[in-house]
Amino acid sequence: MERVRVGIIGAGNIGAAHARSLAGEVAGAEVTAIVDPDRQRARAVAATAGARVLPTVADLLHDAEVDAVLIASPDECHAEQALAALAVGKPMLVEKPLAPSLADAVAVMAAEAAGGRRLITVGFMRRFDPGFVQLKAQLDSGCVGAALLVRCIHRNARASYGLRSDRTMTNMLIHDMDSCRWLLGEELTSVQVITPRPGPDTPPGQFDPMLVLFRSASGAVIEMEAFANAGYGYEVSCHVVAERGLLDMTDGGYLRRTEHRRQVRDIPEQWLGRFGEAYRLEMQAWVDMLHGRDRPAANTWDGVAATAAACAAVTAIATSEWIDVTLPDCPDLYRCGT
Ligand code: ISE
Repeated sequence: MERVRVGIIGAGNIGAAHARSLAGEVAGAEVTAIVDPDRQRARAVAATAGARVLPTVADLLHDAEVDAVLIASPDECHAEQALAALAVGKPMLVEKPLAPSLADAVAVMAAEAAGGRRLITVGFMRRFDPGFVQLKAQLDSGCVGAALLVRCIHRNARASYGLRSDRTMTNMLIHDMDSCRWLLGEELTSVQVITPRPGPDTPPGQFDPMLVLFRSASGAVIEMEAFANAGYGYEVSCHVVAERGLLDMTDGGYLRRTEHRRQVRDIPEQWLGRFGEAYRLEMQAWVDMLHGRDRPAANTWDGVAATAAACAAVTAIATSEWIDVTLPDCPDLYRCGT
């Protein structure tokens, strides 16, 4: 099999992890170029992946040895870089969110739809996580009937870039918004946010934890807890109360040890510990797709719908009212729905 030559924009946490995975674990790919404003960090990642460091994003996009692009830069850069990659006609995986602003996400979708070819995959890796995949398979099988209530928990040990409630929605809880659309196979239609009194580590004007309630198109109710500075570690779970039973996706199978009058469970420091396998499977599916195999992944419409939900949740923080999630029209290019 010819190897797809990937250029990576962003050599931070997730860019470095994807580079390692593409270079060492994923079949059918190699990393040929890296760009990052921090040249030292770019050089370190390039050395482990056997890639070259290029000076600018434009150099990477036009490089003859880059067939596909992985955008792992800060969230605010995603849309502009995706538009530039569309302009040169290269397929790309854009890390979530597609954009933190709905207008930017829609602009990317409009540009891709105008070109008439689906080039963008959005990095919602939970769709490949064995725990979430099993949860979806069981829901789809109908064994417990349709979902009525969903409870999601998403906690980080600390907010990596300082705590901002809007970022909690557009960077962190956006995963749960995508997971719920995908699990239920329907859109989120309205949202309400409930905030407790500020804790000692919460900056003035920000909220943490937050309780975020969504209604779905069919009338299911979803409760998401976001706790960005939970301190103790990283944790994600999803519990579904359905018509004829319950489904519980707890911690993705971490070992719980039971000893004399004691139970102990290891908790990961951050998400790469919990979702390492999901990221690897996501990369393999993307590369398989680039080789022409049909592999399910989040597309640009999914990216737009998740950003729309996150932006409505940001608005809802200030009002504590139910806020409608406003979706644009879905272009014909996407199989609309989830
Ligand atoms: C981070 O940006 C991610 O994308 C992780 O997957 C997520 O679980 C974490 O909460 C975010 O902060």
